[in-house]
Amino acid sequence: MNLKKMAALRAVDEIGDGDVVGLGTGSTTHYFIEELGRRVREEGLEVMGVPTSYQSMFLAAESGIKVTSLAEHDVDVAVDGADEVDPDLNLIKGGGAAHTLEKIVDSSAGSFIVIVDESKLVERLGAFPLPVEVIPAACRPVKLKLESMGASVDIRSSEGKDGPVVTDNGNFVLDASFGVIDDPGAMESRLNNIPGVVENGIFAGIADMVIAGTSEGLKILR
Ligand code: ABF
Repeated sequence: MNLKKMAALRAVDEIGDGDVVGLGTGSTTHYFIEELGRRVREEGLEVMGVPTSYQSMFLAAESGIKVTSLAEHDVDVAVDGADEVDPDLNLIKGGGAAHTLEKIVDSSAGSFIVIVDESKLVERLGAFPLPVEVIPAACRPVKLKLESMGASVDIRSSEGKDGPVVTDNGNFVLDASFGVIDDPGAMESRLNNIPGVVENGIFAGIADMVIAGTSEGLKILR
């Protein structure tokens, strides 16, 4: 079985009748949303979903999951993917350019479950370039500031199209390679203090559970 799908199917078992579910973004969460929708349609599971991107909103609606928002409900359980997970359950996210709303939903949830395959489990964060969402007008000054902090920085461009990726919030994404991030919590706060930064992809200390699909089976970290 696909290791991402292995983790996604196990995460659906954590969802109960009446739950408001935070719906992450990415290919691993895609499997989760599809299976959750199947249980809604075929087993009568009663849930509502709070999507973290337009991509997840459309997938949830197509899957038969009632969609709501943080304006109307608190989230009981959020399920989302990640790009890197360290042994303390600190994450790097944002490969899908959705990390701003993901962090809002994931951090506000009663519990936050991360679903990954084994390739995402790392000893130290930082091999994956750190996504930083910025106000377009602040792109150059923030890039220079990140470079002065020792990072090499690229403006994320749309594959196959000219111009930068534009997030659901109308902003750009800088991908900053710092190398190993020694103190994820401190770095997360430092980056969000830079004028023009909307949100960065370090999710320090907010995950409650990681479900990883591995070649030896499921691995659950808490
Ligand atoms: C999204 O999914 C992003 O924040 C994260 O970077 C990405 C992981 O992608 P995938 O599940 O496709 O590996 O949550």
